[in-house]
Amino acid sequence: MQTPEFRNINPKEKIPVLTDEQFVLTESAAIVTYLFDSYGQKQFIPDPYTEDRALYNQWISFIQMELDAHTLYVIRKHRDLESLYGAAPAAVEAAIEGFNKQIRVADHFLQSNEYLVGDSFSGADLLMTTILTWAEAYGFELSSNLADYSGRQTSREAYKSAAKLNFSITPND
Ligand SMILES: N[C@@H](CCC(=O)N[C@@H](CS)C(=O)NCC(=O)O)C(=O)O
Repeated sequence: MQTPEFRNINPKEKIPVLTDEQFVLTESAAIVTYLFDSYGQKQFIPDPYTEDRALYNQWISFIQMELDAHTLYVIRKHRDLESLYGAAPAAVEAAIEGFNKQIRVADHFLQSNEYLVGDSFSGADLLMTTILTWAEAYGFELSSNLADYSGRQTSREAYKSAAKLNFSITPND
């Protein structure tokens, strides 16, 4: 990601980055929404100007900011990538506490709802699944409710085929 070729596509030096012919797009939530809007079945992103669309935006913002950028990614940055970003044990500790606090909101919601938005799967569930599988890989203990929700998402055929492709790629490929 620090090569001139990659920087040319994404000067943020980060993945994911999508190239669709000449069109270049970064930021995972924007990419998920674009792919569903452009190529997917429309029911995976609620129609604009609806309460469900607003709730979709609420969940994806919450996922990106509270569960990813402020918490899990702080752990990644200042623990796993400390050679790049420096060690910051106090920040890591605060991030762990912050994640445990914020994930309770999703847990509570999903105790009485099968999906994050409306009564069917959406891009918000896809993004939440990336958070939950990442958190488990980082040693967070998920409640049985969240573990069940995550298991339902990761057992979808579409998830399994995408994951197989995704995890077949190694950094040197
Ligand atoms: N807000 C971005 C975050 C992207 C991000 O942080 N990606 C990580 C990979 S999981 C990365 O490229 N890290 C490299 C680095 O921080 O140097 C998104 O949601 O797409």
